[in-house]
Amino acid sequence: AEMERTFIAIKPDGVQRGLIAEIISRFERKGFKLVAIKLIKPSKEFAQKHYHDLKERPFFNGLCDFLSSGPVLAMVWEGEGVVTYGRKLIGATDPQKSEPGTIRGDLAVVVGRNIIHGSDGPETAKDEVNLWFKPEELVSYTSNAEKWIYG
Ligand code: DAT
Ligand code: MG
Repeated sequence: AEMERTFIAIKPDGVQRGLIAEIISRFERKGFKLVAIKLIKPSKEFAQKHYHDLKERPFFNGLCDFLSSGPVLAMVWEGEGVVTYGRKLIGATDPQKSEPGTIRGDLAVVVGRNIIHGSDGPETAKDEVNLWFKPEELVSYTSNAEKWIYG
């Protein structure tokens, strides 16, 4: 069976606040596998594509300005249940409602600066991986830890 993949991005606020290692370590320690990573400053047009589902929302323009305002660390993580569990690691959209122990709960305060993005479902995950990465940027390898994580 092909392993599930999700698109995870540390937004400009998370990068600027020096939270890259903290955030990556949470996915890594859980047992998920990093299969692609790059630091990029997306254009506003690219941000609008990424958030196209939200284009009718009043915060859409500010959101796209923000995502394109600085470096974004774009990643693809792989593992059993990684889409749903990735969202659990991230926490609720509004950090005021995120549980302690989640990334947003522990590290963010307001919804407009919630430091991280994660795909919200398997279909969105495929679309977002394809939007942010070329197929050859996804690295296929066997993790040495896999047999200890999955048994
Ligand atoms: P999530 O990032 O948890 O998937 P979403 O897809 O509903 O949340 O919204 C995308 C981003 O838009 C979110 O991370 C922060 C911003 N956002 C959402 N709701 C907002 C609101 N009510 N006011 C300002 N920004 C908002
Ligand atoms: Mg979303």
